[in-house]
Amino acid sequence: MNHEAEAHRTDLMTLTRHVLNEQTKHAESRGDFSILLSHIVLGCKFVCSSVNKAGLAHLIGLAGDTNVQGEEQKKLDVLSNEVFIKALVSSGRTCILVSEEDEEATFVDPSLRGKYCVVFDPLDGSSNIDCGVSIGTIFGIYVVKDKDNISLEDVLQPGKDMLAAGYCMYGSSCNLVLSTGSGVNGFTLDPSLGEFILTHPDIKIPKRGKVYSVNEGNAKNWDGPTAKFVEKCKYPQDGSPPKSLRYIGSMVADVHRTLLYGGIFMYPADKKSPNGKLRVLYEVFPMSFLIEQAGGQAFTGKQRALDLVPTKIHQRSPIFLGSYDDVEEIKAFYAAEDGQA
Ligand code: AHM
Ligand code: MG
Repeated sequence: MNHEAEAHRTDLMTLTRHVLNEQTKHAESRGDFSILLSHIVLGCKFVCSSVNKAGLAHLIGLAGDTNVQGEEQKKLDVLSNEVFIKALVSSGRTCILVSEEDEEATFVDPSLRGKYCVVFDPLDGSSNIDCGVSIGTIFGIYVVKDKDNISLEDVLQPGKDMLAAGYCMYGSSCNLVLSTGSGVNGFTLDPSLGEFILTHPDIKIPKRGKVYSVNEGNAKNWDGPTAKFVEKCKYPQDGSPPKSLRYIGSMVADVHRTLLYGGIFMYPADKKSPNGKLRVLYEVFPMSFLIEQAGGQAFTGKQRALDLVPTKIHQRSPIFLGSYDDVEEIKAFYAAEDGQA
């Protein structure tokens, strides 16, 4: 190994170091965000380790099952939720938590309250948990004006008001992708160090991609613009090659591929689910935030996704996100339909 490579190896840009560097850009910062993030990272490492040993530890199965020792089993998504709630509350930096797993929002006890609201899906991709396919955690962070005077309204803000968003993917490696509003950075967990290392600095999504990603099993119920767009992906009339279809069924993995390789990921509305499937606060918003920060677009079929103002914490929305030019095309199909109406 040459000297330069050796020096690089001993001078790792860890996630903690990266966030502390970012902090120096904000003179007023007192390190609260770094502390919050370190607690989120702890949750991600815990879930990563549980996911990796799930098969061995008999963690897979229904909540309420008992293991050979007669102890009650916790399903991975239930366990992950507990881990994140405890990590976030104990950070002393949060005031309202919204989790996909909990029907009601958690209002943190005043003695432990801080200025951040965290919305999260502790373990997304539930249908993939039991077969070892990539799954992930998604999170978004808002800040409140007055932590002593909080209400549900503080988390019912448009996605564009998020301070930061990210996800952690538990796949062949453990990848954490984060945006604090000035670009997107990707970190990979080095298991020997237990640290996330900056491996994908300043991610930019390709302007146009070669992949479309959608559950085509729902095609018979799609609306006109979605059907026309997918038809165009398969049978382009302009001489361009057809796009490839890739669909994992884990939003984190499908969005991660879209971010790195380009293309479009969609979970459209259909006749059976007029609001689509994915949840605004902790699926649509954080992913749209990341995609926009990487130079792409996110569209609901009606508007820019981040402009949506949610009225309920578990609200759903259709979503089309990815490469700028690919999302332009689906927007054009919706605009054409509006023109006919
Ligand atoms: P979940 O929160 O129950 O895991 O559902 C969300 C997941 C996403 O990860 C994924 O994009 C989508 O559901 C897949 O849905 P479908 O199986 O209908 O294609
Ligand atoms: Mg989910």
